[in-house]
Amino acid sequence: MKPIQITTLAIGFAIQSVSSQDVTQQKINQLDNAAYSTNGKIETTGEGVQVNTSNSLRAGPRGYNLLQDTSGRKKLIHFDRERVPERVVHALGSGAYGQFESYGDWSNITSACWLQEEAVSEAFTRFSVVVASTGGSEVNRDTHGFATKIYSKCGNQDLVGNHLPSFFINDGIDFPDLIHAVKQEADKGFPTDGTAHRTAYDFFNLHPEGSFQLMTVLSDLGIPRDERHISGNGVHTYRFINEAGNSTFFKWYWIPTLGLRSLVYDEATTLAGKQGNWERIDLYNNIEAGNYPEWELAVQMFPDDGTFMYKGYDLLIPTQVIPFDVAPLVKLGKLTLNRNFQNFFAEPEAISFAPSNVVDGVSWVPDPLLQWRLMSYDDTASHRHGSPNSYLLPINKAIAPVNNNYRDGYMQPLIFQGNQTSTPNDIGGVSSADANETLPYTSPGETAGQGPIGRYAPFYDTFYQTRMFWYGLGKYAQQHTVDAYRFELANVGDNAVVQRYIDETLNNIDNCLARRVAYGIGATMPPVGSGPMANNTQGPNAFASSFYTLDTNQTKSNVGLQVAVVANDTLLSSSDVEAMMPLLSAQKVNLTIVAPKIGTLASGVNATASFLISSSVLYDAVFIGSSGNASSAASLTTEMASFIQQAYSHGKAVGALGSSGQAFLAGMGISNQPGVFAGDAGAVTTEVLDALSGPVRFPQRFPTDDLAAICG
Ligand code: HDD
Repeated sequence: MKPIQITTLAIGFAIQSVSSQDVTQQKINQLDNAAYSTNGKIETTGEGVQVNTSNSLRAGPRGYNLLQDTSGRKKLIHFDRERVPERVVHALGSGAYGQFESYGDWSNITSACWLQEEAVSEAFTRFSVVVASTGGSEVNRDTHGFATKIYSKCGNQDLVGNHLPSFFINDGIDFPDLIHAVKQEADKGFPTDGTAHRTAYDFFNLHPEGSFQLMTVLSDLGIPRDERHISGNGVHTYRFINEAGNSTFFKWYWIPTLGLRSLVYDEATTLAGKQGNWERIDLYNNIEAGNYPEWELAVQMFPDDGTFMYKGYDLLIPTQVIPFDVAPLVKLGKLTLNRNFQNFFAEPEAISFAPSNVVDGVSWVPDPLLQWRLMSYDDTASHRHGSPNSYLLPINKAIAPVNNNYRDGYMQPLIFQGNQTSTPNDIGGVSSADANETLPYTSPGETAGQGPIGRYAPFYDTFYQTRMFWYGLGKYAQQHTVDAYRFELANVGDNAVVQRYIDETLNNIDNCLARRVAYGIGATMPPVGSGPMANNTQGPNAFASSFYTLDTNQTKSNVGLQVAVVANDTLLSSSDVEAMMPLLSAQKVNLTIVAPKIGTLASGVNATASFLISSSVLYDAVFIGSSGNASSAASLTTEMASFIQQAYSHGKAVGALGSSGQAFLAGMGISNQPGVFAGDAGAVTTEVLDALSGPVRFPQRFPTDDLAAICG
């Protein structure tokens, strides 16, 4: 096998932009062929006959409708069939177009055309949440999907991952059981917007291999601020194959250049009620505003020595991760999302992804989770669209030429020419590629058998990686995770299920974790020291790399964040806003003035949101305006005070403009606290912006457990 080249090559701007325009234009042309506007045209039936279907055809103004109102019937018949089945998982989601650019020539590891020198490909990414049904909230705690279709010149390459690095199960045959357990309970029909409890924890008790994935969901990583601030994780090991037929294993990641950001749980639940579509709104609006989110495609690579092992880690187990200090990331390219779709149904809803969609140079491994995925997505696409012809829908259509003998079927839109529809053929028709030249979907030299045929039980992990993740969380992040376990388990409503989870899963991760969770929900605490650390066999190690935690020391970009100033007719001067605006604009942070009613305030400043339609959960930081003469909190209305108080209780930066702003905060008992800034408008704005690009939250405000009392 050739050595792996890990240098990255910069691509000249001129070349990059020209090629990226070309590939974008190719896809736009394809989409344009299907684009149609009825704007300003006269209504017709599907047969082109002009009609007016605003009123039904009736036997007199107070009489029965007539059966011969065929145009009305056609209207209703079409309407009754407007829905396609929602995705059985990841139903709730949206997405955007963009481009993927290769950072260099990766031909030494893969022949995939989208990873060659100067390769730029059009792409579409759909973000989603696993459990909620269409119409649910996107901001509840859940694993988020991150699926990308790269329309490369050698065919569609799909990268179908999640925002967390591992998975709940190791064998795809268990996937229907997992999803049945986490979706609404079969007898009750709820919950529809988040994970079920009794059925889910019964499943988790019997599938302890998922404890690491579950803990990452229950950490603050499980409630990301939005989709621009999440990573993407391929979870499985995949295989690169180069032109010479050499194979290299890899795991892929999308690393957001904006950094990772999360909500706090109370904020997420409030936001779910205020604006459950927050995730798609944030993405859509930022793309419209020109704030194009970017992710770098990074891979960990492992030599193929036939063992599917790397430094003691099993490459076939998707419930485990390979830490980044064990296998470092190599950046291969960049994805930029920069164009919104035009029609929700035809684009993000109709797109079908599949891990089976790979190009020559990318292939799979015998991971039993991945192997089932290779079948399930294609099947789902045919079912959802009612036809195997869904690959012809404009959003799914490859840019590469498509020629095969797929014929007929429901809604076949093409009029194929010629009579020969089989291969091989001597009388015309499509001819097959040379099997010696083309190697997609195979890996040279690989043998299928890894032992006797049998139904092998899923691999039961130790709790080692869950424990490493737990020890890597800071004090407040641990508290949030404990609170999340308490919340989930308190809703289970079955003491036996709860106690088993505490004793057999949590106590095997860490005794203090198990005791804290049990303490908060009135369950029996396992005896002090009874967990795995009693014998101190593995030590309290944490992951050395910070990627899996919301590292508060990372510097983050503030692009596209939202801040609010609380104001009314006597609060806020226009000069304060003038001082703030250039500072906020320089970092592309949006300012909203929130007042008792929408409109121009006495200061001349325009309030675009009222307390009725707004909420502090829609903003990353809040300011309180100053008038210079109002000097006590008493002059704040309840709604103003609770707006500030709620932001404060969610750990957000609070800025008081001028001395009277500070007096308000003092009256509320929150001045001179970490993350509360007071002073003139310019200085305070700078301090708040610095806070937003650094630690973001001020968790000292959150209550924490008395560890000595609970854990001994
Ligand atoms: Fe899956 C959708 C990600 C395991 C079966 N999955 C789906 C989507 C994402 C993932 C992001 C939404 C795609 C879109 O936006 O349309 N799934 C994953 C990841 C997994 C995973 C990262 C584990 C590493 N999935 C998995 C298994 C199976 C499926 C083991 C079945 C055996 N997944 C499906 C599906 C879905 C789907 C039923 C529903 C809608 C669709 O495919 O198109 O086929």
